[in-house]
Amino acid sequence: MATLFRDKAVESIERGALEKYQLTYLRKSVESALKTPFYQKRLKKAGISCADKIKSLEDLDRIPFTVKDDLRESYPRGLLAVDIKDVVRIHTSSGTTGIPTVIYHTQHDLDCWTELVTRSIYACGVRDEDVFQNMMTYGMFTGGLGLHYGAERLGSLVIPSSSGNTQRQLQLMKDFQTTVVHATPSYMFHLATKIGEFGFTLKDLFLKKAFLGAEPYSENTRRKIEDFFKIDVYNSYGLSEMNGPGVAFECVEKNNMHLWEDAYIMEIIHPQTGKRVPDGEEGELVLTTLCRQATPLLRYRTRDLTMIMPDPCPCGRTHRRIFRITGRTDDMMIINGVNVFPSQIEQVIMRVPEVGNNYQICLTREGALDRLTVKVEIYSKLFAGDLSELEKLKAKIRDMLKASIIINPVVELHEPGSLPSFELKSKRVVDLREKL
Ligand code: DLL
Repeated sequence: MATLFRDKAVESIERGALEKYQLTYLRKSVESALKTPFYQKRLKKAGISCADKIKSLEDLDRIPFTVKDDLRESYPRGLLAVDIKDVVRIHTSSGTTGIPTVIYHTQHDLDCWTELVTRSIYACGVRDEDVFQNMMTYGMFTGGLGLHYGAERLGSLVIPSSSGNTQRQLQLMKDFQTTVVHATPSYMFHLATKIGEFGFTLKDLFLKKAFLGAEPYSENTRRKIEDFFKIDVYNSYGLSEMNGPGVAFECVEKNNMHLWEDAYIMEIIHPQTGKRVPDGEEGELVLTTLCRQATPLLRYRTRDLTMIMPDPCPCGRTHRRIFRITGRTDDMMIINGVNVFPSQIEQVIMRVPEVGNNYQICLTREGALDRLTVKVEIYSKLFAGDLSELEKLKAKIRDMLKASIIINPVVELHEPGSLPSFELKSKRVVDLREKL
């Protein structure tokens, strides 16, 4: 297929010119980072009192890493680099402690983010004649608005259907002849299983492409979805700390994701030593924002495991590609696209007086969807009591969990001592979802 560029000069920039550009914008990022209370302290301690201390890209090594806890500890404004009157939007994401991380955006930041998304979907052949149905949640989650504005800028007809309500999604796809969808891979599987149940057939659909991301999936999953819907599936990677989707995207070659190096400096480090690893070797992805005014982040440890593909892509883009994300260095679970930390669950259930000391988190797969079961031990005297009391307790725990982690778990009550216990580190998460 012919190579497709939205902005050929930027997308196929010669390496030397790209690095020069990166250095200029790294300096700008350091300069604006120094306006935040967090980085003022952090950078000065590292001997970087002004942007002039960054003389070359090698000086990146002098900048300390930033981690998710730094963002939480700086909540709400410790990482804000501009006057609040210049901020036009925030996105937040929750995590271990329940304290969210917040990313502020100026209009300039949103424009840059939108352009990255537009460039990405253009690279996969989306055009203004396409009908783009965005089945990712709108709101604080960046998958909704991020792709929305990118597809609008391209001139596609955007259907902001958000997530859920499968029957309506299918009806919209049929009535408006949707050609492109954006969803999680699990949701695409779910759609596939529900299509017949709701009285639709593949002949009702006009689908050509799907952008799938927000959670890990394998080549096999891609192929299964492509074969079922007879479409092309493109992998899309991003994280809310780096805007959201649009950080790295596959092109028509469908051979791993170009990471937009005019917007981010990428490094792959060994998760334990923090030292950079060579291209082609797996490690943790570390990113530095180059064009964000309101919340610049320097050397942010994503905890995502990947590697830099050593060979250039036949499409002609010079922005290097990363391999599909193979895992995370921490224990975050992704359940139907929603990020949940085991400690969030622990925090909730340990607030319930009837709950004993032990619990277990089980993940299984039912059809195309993930199922979360939280097993908790409760005090034995409660088992002697009224059955309806036990049902009430289950419902109470389920509602509390749902309020905290968004998803609806199955709650099981167990007698004390019946769940596995541990002498050293506990392994509370049992993930039985089949590896596709
Ligand atoms: O998931 C942003 C996004 C939305 C990306 C829509 C793509 C499409 P967060 O909720 O902050 O942001 O979660 C970010 O999700 O660190 C990865 O662990 C995981 N993730 C995102 N995309 C992929 C992918 C959005 N394509 C976290 N493959 C990231 C594997 C992914 N994991």
